[in-house]
Amino acid sequence: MKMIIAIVQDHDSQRLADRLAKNDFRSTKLATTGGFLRAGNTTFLCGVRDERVDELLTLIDDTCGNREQTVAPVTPMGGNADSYIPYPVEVEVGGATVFVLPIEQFERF
Ligand code: 2BA
Ligand code: 2BA
Repeated sequence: MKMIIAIVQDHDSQRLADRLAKNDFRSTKLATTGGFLRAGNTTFLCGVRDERVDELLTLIDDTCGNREQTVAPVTPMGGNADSYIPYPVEVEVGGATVFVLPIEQFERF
């Protein structure tokens, strides 16, 4: 069994959740924040049998598209001034950042 951790854009998260359920993949969805843009993104945890890992990765790839995003400056009010980006920057926000981890043990109590 593997644990797939997929960080996707909020924009794609509902569609991905729907497609996972429709294809009988179990998942847990977390509301997360990117360390660089400080904007919301969504992290999916999916515990999946080894033989379905490729199918799941293809589904994520098909569902989450790459796009450019211009990041406006964010006022560092109440935050850390060291991380202040004083000018708009264009970044390519990945369709999905995916980690595949081995699972040592899986239990349901
Ligand atoms: P949910 O996805 O909201 O699922 C709630 C319950 O609905 C599940 O309880 C299960 O009894 C049923 N269920 C979910 N998907 C199903 C399916 N495709 N077919 C038939 N029944 C289904 P639990 O299995 O105790 O799971 C509780 C929560 O734990 C899940 O909430 C999900 O957030 C998480 N979870 C379970 N298995 C997971 C996995 N393999 N990977 C990631 N998260 C998992
Ligand atoms: P953020 O950290 O908010 O990053 C958003 C996008 O900004 C990144 O897209 C990347 O294109 C760019 N970016 C990030 N750090 C940068 C830097 N130091 N210099 C220049 N550009 C930078 P993605 O790479 O597609 O990542 C999307 C989100 O996935 C990230 O949001 C973060 O939440 C997560 N992520 C990406 N790589 C990760 C990793 N190695 N570990 C944990 N989370 C990761």
